[in-house]
Amino acid sequence: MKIRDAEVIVTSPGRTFVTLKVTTDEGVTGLGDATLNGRELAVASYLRDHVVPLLAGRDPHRIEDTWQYLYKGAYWRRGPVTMAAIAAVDVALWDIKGKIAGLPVYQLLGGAARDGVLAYGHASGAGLPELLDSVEQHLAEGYRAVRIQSAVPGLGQIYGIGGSAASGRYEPAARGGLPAEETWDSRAYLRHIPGVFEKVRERFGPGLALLHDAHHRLTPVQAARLGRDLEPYDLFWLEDATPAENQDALRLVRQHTVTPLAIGEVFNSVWDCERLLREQLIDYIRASVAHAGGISHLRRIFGLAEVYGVKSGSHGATDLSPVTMAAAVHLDLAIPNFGIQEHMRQEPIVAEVFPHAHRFRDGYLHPGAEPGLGVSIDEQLAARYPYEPAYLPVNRLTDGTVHDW
Ligand code: KDG
Ligand code: MG
Repeated sequence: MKIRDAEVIVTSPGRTFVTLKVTTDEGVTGLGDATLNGRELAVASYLRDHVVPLLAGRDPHRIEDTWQYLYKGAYWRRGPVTMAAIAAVDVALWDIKGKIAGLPVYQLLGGAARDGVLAYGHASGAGLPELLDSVEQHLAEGYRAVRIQSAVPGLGQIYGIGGSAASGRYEPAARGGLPAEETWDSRAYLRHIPGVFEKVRERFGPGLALLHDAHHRLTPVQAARLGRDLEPYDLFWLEDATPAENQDALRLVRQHTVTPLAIGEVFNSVWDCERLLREQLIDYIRASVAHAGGISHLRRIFGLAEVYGVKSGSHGATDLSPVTMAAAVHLDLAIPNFGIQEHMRQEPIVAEVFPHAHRFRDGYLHPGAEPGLGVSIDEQLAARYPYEPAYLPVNRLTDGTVHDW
């Protein structure tokens, strides 16, 4: 069997997704997600212009060889664009291998190591009442773990708050023109957030798993203070407390707090987190199938993490397509050191464009029993949603300085 061809499909049902469809000479197809929020066309071009021409005639079964061929062969290794492109090929080949074997992909990864994949949703509010309602709504939908985000008094629009965020559905990237510019003040945020968790615990008690995302906006000592101030509220994790490039930053945070730390949604390879894992500076690694080189490479990252007692906590926001969520659930079900899976709700039209077998039930995700990944793409429907540019916001401090995230 040989790969006959591969096709890059760009569609924008509510938001843009870049999908690679690989087809063998026996008509077996596999899908991979190559969506890089706000930079989608860069990966689409990398695939179309530089990767697809290399795939025809290759043996689809040789997944690892193809991975190495595209990674080492690129000479210019790593980076978000390259690794999203390699990820899409890798995931599509796992999908094909599962279909040829007549098995769901998790069976090829060693079978189910648990009965379901614990998932968390996004609750947020411009004010406390809206936030508490949002948590209530997530509990009613069956979530057993909820990420808590709140607006900060005195700061206008901040990331992940407002719009239909309370429903857990919001689109990080805004369409129509330049990136929005939002004002950020870490000291105002640090004064406000511990009180929010106090109120959420008062209302929902000690058992509910609560998560929080600082979106990489704090200095190491600010992150240490936040971690310490949140200790009384027993968080499941504090995510992306400091900018991700600086692996040493979390060493200082670790010295001051026992609040579990998670990081990694922007990581593209094991090299981005090797020291964090080896020094056990984090408790959860958030790398995703779509951005960290696919199932083959993410499995390697999780393998190293397991050695150091670090669990998985993969990114699963709306800018990762159902193809990535399917691959994530298969991998999550099979790895020994699974922690939790992010599960942001997609707009209903996305599920129509990408019909899929994985299901959220009673707090857990389940992959379904279909061979391969159990996800497909309705190309006719996808063609009705041509590409529309959209950008993530830019943060500026109150003095106008562009700030981290
Ligand atoms: O595109 C970026 C978003 O996916 C990200 O900012 C959302 O931080 C996020 C999360 O944890 O889902
Ligand atoms: Mg995050």
